[in-house]
Amino acid sequence: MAGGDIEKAKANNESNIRNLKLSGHVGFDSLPDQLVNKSVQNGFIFNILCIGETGIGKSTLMDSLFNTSFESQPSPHNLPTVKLKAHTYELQESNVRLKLTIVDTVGYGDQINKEESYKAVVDYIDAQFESYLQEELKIKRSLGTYHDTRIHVCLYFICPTGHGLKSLDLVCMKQLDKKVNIIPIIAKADTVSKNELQKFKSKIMAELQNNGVSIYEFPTDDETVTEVNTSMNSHTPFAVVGSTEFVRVGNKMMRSRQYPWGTVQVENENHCDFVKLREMLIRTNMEDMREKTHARHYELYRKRRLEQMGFTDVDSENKPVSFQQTFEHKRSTHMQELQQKEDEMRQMFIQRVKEKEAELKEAEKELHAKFDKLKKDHTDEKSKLDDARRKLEEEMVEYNRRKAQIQSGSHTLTLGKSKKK
Ligand SMILES: Nc1nc2c(ncn2[C@@H]2O[C@H](COP(=O)(O)OP(=O)(O)OP(=O)(O)O)[C@@H](O)[C@H]2O)c(=O)[nH]1
Ligand SMILES: [Mg+2]
Repeated sequence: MAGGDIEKAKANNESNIRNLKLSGHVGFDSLPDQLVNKSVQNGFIFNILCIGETGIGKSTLMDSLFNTSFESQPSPHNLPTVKLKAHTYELQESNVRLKLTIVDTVGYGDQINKEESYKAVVDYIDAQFESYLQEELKIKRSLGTYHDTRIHVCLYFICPTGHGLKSLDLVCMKQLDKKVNIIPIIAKADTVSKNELQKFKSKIMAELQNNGVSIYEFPTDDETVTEVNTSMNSHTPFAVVGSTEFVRVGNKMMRSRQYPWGTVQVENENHCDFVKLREMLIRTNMEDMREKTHARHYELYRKRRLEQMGFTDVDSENKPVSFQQTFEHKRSTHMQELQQKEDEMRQMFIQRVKEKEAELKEAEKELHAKFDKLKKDHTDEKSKLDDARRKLEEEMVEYNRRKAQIQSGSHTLTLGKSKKK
């Protein structure tokens, strides 16, 4: 389109929108308030996945972030495979209710062979997407009351080695970066010195970049948060410290870790990045993460799954196809396949019957031949026997004749003797 045409189209489009001046207050300017009220009434859902080695400080950080005690138990170190453990809590601050689910890895990094470690995490994330998809595909959907368990953010706990990422960290984050918003954090940052920390952070970011791992970036398109988010993006990965202990500082009880040489205050920005993390994760970008999970990560999963099921938006000639057309096409190919399978089976059955028939005929022929042979043998035997009997009878006749002859001869002889006397 030439430049002039674009201008014309724009002007046409603009002329279609009519700006009306209202002569009095109508009230649709309260829509944002209505939206807020409704959301507050429904409450919010937020799901966090904590990935990190056993004992790296996952539970302590969650307690610190939400300023509560989730009362978690330490995990065993000797599991043969990685597992995921989810707990849901109902929290309330002012009049806002939050249904928070914290999912922890159990046994992550404890196996000698860590090749499969990330699989349990990937499967878990996919399973949550799948159950949302199944709810969406139902005829009678209840998405309003559905407990959405899709993971909105993954906090990846990096060991404070000061040296960079482990292979397992890179492999796992690479597998997850298209499925979830990843925020890498340096755990137990009180163990890394101030000088080392900056180098460590740069090394981690360089390694992530070199391996093509995309982590969650705080959005800069909304001008109310552009400045803070841009500045925070430059501080990642946050180096955090967690604690369940409180120490009095002035007249305030502060979450801290006490050491023989001093105290680390969790919420002191000079000591660690905990406040930055809380600010970004909870106070500024929680909604953005929820939205990105739905609009980006879930969308990708949904697209892949629907394509797997055979659905598509365009046909082979790139023309749009409706859901119904796709369904009917799929149904007809399915029926054709079924018919083809049935025909094949019928053919196979006929072939088998024919083969069996031929086999039976062959066996019958063999039997007949055997029978004929037996019959012939029997006839031969019989004729031999007949011959033998005939011969015997003849011999008997001859014998009798001779016997008679001899008997008559001896009689004559006896008579002769008596004449002599
Ligand atoms: N130095 C230091 N220790 C920490 C920090 N956070 C937690 N710890 C300690 O690390 C130990 C394990 O902490 P957890 O929060 O139970 O660790 P986890 O990752 O939840 O452990 P599992 O659930 O058993 O895998 C505890 O003794 C904590 O006090 C931290 O920021 N710095
Ligand atoms: Mg724990």
